[in-house]
Amino acid sequence: MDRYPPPGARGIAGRWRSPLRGPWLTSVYGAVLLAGLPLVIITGLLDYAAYSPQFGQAFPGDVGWLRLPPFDWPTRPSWLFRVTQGLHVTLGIILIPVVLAKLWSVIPKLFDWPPARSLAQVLERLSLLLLVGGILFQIGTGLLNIQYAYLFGFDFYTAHYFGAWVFTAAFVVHVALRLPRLVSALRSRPLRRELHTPTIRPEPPDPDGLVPARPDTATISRRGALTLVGGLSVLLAALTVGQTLDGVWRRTALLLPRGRQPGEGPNGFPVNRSAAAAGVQMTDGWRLTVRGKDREVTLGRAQLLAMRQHTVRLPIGCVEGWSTLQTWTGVRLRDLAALVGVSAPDSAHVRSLERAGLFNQATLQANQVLDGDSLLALRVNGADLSLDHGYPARVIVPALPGVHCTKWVADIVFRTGSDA
Ligand SMILES: Nc1nc2c(c(=O)[nH]1)N[C@H]1C(S)=C(S)[C@@H](COP(=O)(O)O)O[C@H]1N2
Ligand SMILES: [Mo]
Repeated sequence: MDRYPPPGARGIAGRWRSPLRGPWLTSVYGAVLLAGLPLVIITGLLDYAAYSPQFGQAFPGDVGWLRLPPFDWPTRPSWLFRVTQGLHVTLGIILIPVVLAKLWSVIPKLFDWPPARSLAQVLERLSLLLLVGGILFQIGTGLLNIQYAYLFGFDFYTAHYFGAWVFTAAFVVHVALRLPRLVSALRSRPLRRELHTPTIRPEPPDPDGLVPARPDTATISRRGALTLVGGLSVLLAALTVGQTLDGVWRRTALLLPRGRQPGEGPNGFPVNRSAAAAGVQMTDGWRLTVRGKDREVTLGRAQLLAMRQHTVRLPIGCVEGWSTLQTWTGVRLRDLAALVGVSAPDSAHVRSLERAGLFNQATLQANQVLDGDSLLALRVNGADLSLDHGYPARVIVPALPGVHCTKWVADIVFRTGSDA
């Protein structure tokens, strides 16, 4: 069977004749991914945990035995979510050229013949299928999400979450199988020397068949290939990082459409969902309802402004990767809890005037309610909140994912023990 591949199989594999290919180049890309991908995986899982899945409000809600160990997402440092989410999205994007380059470097393996030599080889190829399919799936769904191309509705979260576990499992298997070969390949030629070599010396034939049997003449050196891939990553980084910076830098975030030109003035920062899109109109007679176990009060904006005001500088970090740092003024959530006789709330349930939409309510943990910087914000940067930013009142809590910083708040229920 070995000697009789189907017509063309050997021919196809033989077509990939770049003299650059070989264990060394594959291992350089592999080492970069080995350093970067665990960070993308970990920050991704942390982002899921930041949504307080213990309240059933993370997407997807029920993940069966793939549940993460439950813990309360901290409120300190206040930039925690900004960093985990920003890293997840930015690093995920920056690594795309490296992923593609590594796939290019192992293309001949896809035409391995015979396809099933032994059980071990079948299992390995299966894990490669999950590895390659998994990462392309995660890149595709992730990119579509930050472009607001919700082609698949909110199943994005479900797909991306389970896709992450499939990919992670395949990644762990792959690293366990290949790490020794990666190390020995990297040792076979020092990086520094290779970077100083403008010409190509094909690597010696390798057991994996990455090195072509009949190498073509080179059109680019290994140094050139690495520079090209690294340059593309730097370019992507430059077009992405602006989303986490305020001011003019935001305009450079060409890959992330949200709020590149957020407007001028105190309310000139990105809007996730405008009041018009949320179907919220100015409500003159607006009153906030605050409820505790056996007390309820309603407050107008003037009454809220007459309470003790607190000013904090806190970020909004969105799941799509953008973030912004602003100065908020309003009433502490724990003061509102005390007002209805709840000194030690276990959670708070916040609802918006917005009728529909997945983000019209949120449950906050005890530590998030009790933090002295957690506000029902009425003003931002010294001005009244604009309607798009949640006027008459919105939630702002340190390190809380933006999606739970509910805008146009209508009522808050502080819960304890049995009714939590
Ligand atoms: N009622 C309501 N609140 C909401 C949202 C929403 O769609 N509806 N979007 C949330 C999301 S996803 C983010 S990132 C922040 C963004 O706040 P901003 O629009 O003021 O920047 O608002 C949050 N609050
Ligand atoms: Mo968001």
